[in-house]
Amino acid sequence: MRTQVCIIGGGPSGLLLGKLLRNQGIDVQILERKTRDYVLGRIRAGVLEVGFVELMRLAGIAERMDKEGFTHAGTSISLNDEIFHVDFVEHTGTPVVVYGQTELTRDLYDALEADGADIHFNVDDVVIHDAKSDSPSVTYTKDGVTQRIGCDYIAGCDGFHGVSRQTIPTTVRREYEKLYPFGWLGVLSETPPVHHELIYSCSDRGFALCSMRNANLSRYYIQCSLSDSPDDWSDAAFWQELKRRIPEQFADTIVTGPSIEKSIAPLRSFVCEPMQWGRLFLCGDAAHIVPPTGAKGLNTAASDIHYLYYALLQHFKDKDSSGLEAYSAKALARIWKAERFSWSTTMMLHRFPEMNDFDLKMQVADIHFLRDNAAAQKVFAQNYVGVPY
Ligand code: FAS
Ligand code: PHB
Repeated sequence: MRTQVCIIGGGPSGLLLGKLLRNQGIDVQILERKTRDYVLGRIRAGVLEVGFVELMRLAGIAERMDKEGFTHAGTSISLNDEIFHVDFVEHTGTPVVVYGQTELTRDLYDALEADGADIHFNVDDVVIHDAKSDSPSVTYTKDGVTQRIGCDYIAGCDGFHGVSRQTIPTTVRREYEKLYPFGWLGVLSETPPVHHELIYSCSDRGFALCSMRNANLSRYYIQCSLSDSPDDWSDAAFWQELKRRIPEQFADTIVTGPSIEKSIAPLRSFVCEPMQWGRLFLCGDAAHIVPPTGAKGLNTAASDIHYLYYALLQHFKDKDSSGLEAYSAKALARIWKAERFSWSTTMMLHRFPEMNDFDLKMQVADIHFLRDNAAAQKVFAQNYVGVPY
């Protein structure tokens, strides 16, 4: 088999890049380790920056997002029973869109399969060969048979646990990592959201987040111990703890119900440099991870895809490879800004085991400064809606 771009990974990064390239007549093959249903079963991001929304429009798959997505002009932040609002539109002129990763991934799969894209599911033993040569290839096994795809370029969109990043020699790649001493226990429930926008809560008992997917599908998180497992938390225990962390006015009105999904995500900050090795280009979680506090994970994958898509287009259409040569530096410049925002909001809103009384005072001062200072809210809003591509 031969293609122009072999995409490893059928998550949002790989699918969005594949759709954009195919729209321009550039041939792609997409390799996914799991099944479509397995990929769609992972409950992840919920908030889209305008950059992601515009890429979905460019890809021609924004119809359902435009119809079902919620436009949010801001968010609320609470400290125990105090609550204040940060207005994104007032400070930046830009809202965000709430539309679940599951739904946009479904839209991508539907569109790619409708136009006959080559997506290979349940592949094993993916290996990247000769990435530093002019004729790289990818081998994989499916149903016990080994296949080889010759290609011009490889997009490593296979997430944090994929093979692409590992293909870059340890003598070449440098990894930066910070692990956080807690996770997020997330619950999806078929209940109306407690508020019309998100509520990020810092409380004496720890962090909580009230989010949503639609008018009758809510997504809630509480900071939890890394030693917890979802089975340690009954629905009743989750709701009770969440109510103790959000302002009383919302604890009294929240509609609870059975969890239809319950999972724990560990929090990590991670960046791999460079994001390119020869004709291999890393995108999304394959290259970087953020704690979800700033809603940057999926949105930083989007800017990688934006840069790589236009660089590949420039190469295949204009025989100009300058965009490809500049990809890693350009993507990393924006990634580090997202890493900083995600780290800083995580530090501001979570209770760390080792915090002493002075640390707690600093955290309260941090939140109060954001509450009281328009310039601080403008900076927060500019980061949350997404810095320019
Ligand atoms: P993904 O990990 O989504 O996709 C990679 C794909 O590659 C997967 O389908 C995988 O099966 C496949 N793959 C892996 N190895 C392979 C191989 N060897 N061969 C072929 N295929 C292979 N972001 C937010 O903004 N908000 C959140 O609340 C949030 N919650 C998250 C919770 C969890 C548990 C995780 C892990 C991430 C969360 N994220 C969140 C971040 C998440 O949304 C990612 O940013 C997003 O999934 C990135 O998409 P991809 O880069 O496509 O990586
Ligand atoms: C979500 O809805 O899953 C979500 C929203 C905002 C975040 C993290 C997760 O910062």
